[in-house]
Amino acid sequence: MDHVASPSRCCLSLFFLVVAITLLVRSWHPPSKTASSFLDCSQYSLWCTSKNLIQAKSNLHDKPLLIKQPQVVLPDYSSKTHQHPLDPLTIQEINQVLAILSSFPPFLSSFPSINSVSLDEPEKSQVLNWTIGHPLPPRKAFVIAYLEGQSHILSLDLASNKVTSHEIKSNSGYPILSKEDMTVAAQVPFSNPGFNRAVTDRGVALSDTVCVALAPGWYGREEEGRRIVKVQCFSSQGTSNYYMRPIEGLTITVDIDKKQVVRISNTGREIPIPHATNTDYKYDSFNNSPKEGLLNMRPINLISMVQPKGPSFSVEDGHVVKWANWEFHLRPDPRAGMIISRAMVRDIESGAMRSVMYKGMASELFVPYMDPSVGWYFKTYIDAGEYGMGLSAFSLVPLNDCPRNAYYMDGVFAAADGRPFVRSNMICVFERYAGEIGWRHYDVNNKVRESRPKVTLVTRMAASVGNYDYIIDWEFQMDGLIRIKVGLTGMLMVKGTPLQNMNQVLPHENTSGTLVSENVIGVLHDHFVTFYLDMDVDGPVNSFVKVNLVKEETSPGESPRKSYLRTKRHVARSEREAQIKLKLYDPSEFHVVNPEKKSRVGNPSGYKVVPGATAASLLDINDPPQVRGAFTNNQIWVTPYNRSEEWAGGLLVYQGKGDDTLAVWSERDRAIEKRDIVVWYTLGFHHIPCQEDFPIMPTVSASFELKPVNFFERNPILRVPPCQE
Ligand SMILES: *[C@@H]1O[C@H](CO)[C@@H](O)[C@H](O)[C@H]1NC(C)=O
Ligand SMILES: *[C@@H]1O[C@H](CO)[C@@H](O)[C@H](O)[C@H]1NC(C)=O
Ligand SMILES: *[C@@H]1O[C@H](CO)[C@@H](O)[C@H](O)[C@H]1NC(C)=O
Ligand SMILES: [Cu+2]
Repeated sequence: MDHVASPSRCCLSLFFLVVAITLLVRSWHPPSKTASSFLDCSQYSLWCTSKNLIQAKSNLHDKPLLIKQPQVVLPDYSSKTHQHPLDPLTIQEINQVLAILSSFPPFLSSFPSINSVSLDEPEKSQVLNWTIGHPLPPRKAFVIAYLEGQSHILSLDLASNKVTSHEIKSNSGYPILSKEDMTVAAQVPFSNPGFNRAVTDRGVALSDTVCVALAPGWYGREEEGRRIVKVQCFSSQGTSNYYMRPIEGLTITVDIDKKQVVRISNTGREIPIPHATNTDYKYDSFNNSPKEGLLNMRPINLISMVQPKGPSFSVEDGHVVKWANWEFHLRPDPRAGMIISRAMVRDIESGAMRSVMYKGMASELFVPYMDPSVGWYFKTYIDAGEYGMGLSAFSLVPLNDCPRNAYYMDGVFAAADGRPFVRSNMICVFERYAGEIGWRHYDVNNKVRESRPKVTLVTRMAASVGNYDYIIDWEFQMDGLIRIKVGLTGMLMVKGTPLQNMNQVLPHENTSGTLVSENVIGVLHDHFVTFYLDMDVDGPVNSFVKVNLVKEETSPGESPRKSYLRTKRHVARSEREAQIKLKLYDPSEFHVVNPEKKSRVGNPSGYKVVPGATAASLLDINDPPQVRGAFTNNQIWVTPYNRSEEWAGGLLVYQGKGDDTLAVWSERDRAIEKRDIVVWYTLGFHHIPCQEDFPIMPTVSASFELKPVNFFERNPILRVPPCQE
């Protein structure tokens, strides 16, 4: 639901909220009661000033409701004891990692830069065997460090304070670019007189110049053997949205380790810097006096969902989320952003918790821009492995990014020097009632009328990877469905152009995108987000079944009908049989089933992957970016579980050649029938920019679903009570 508040009301409540958040959100403690399996409808009502709603009854809209939240302890990271084998590393543990690495012989003479410190998950069998109250499997840390051209992959045992495995990789690919690397890369050009001249020649003051560090992709031997960053710059004069004011054609190749400029390409001298007018998006950059009117639209009053009895979910021991019939473990991760583990749903018949998914996360992104020119060809980002979705996820904005009564979870990550830092409010968890219907019927004959509201639980993060923002939601429904949604917003990556108006474009001329403002082209590009889904439907041993719809034709005289549809089930035996390209005229359902677990009437228990609106990559399969982004060659893949195969673009992606991708693994064609299997699904977007995307894009979303199929004996939300006032 869009939240467009009238200015005065909004600011007032935001003020209260800032105060309230400071005091309370960090100390939010989940209600200790266990969430009821059934919906207590009095908890869901709309807080809205339209006359036909709750306003008169509760009159809640004058009070900052956050004050009503239960108040308990502030999280104390120093003394945190682990409650679950998959809990992320704490500040204390990251400090311990730093201490172990500092006395590790290969790092004694010079200490590496630390690119990633995260939980080295216990073996799956250990996690599955663990139950609450039992000792945790040994705590381990997984570290990627970089020193003098070499990537070090380490596993550390935190109980014995030892490095238990150490591997040096010096072939294709480097670790994630650290924040420190990006800062250095963006500064290096300023010590180069040629660069400074190029900038000032364009009429941009050095003090107004903002430079960003761009991953170079991989385009052959020339750039191999050193870690490079492509730096491009913008004018921030007169706007906070410098991305709309590119210094076009100026690309500086920087050797990040030597901190040297390798090459300056300056091809856009004749291209003006687009003006600053109308580029800003900050609320206080507009004239918001009531007389002017912000939007000249009918104002929308402050809108929110209220839960007078508080939320119905709880977050136990910091990471175990329990809501309605769901239970799962949730943790922040520097690379994936957000990891859902051990997702289980309660069986309505037996009351038992049943496994659905062992682990789910955004594994990799691929964002190729469609402009082969010198300043643009390399823009083919693989964001999770080049920048880190978690490292790029900043604090969410209460009431705007997440609604009232959201629970906020902090990320604890390591900086390049190995020291821990806290990324506060990085993930939020909230219940959503968006006015949707769970199920309904009116029977015209016996006048039976039944209807149920749909309430869901959402976990959300938003990564700001440079200009773009990716909102990632995992939404859980009471009927067992999980919806995974990606929202795109933030700034287009734009190209400066001499063009002011489309009437200057000759009919045969091609631009690399849409003219979105004077001198600004929004360049055509794609976004792909590949999800890792380790499905464990009623246990790890599953099969992948393609349920194909085929047209059958009747024999002459058999029926008045000529044709009808039938389903044909095909169990994929090996990986290649599960490389799926979606086809509108050859449709299939994609089931993950447990062949050993049958329903009362004999159907195998399953979950299906339900593709949403999605786009496929149309690049040449041998184009260097597509080789690196080969995990998007199919929309669905299935691999046998292998704890070393989690990152679809490979472990070391930066400048990687694409020799460690999901496509490479899948070509081994391993057996996947009646195994522990992992499903990979790619959500894709073709983005043809339009003027509405300027100066900042309204959110565009797409989603896919994991939906129970013969998993429950019948509709699992039959007994949800109706809502009554
Ligand atoms: C499972 O846990 C029990 C105790 O909780 C332990 O005795 C047993 O060895 C464990 N099994 C495996 C396979 O780890
Ligand atoms: C524009 O694109 C068309 C079709 O791809 C091509 O034939 C034509 O040569 C292009 N024009 C220019 C000026 O590049
Ligand atoms: C597990 O993955 C790694 C990395 O791709 C690979 O080297 C290894 O052979 C895989 N193991 C199996 C059993 O497929
Ligand atoms: Cu886009």
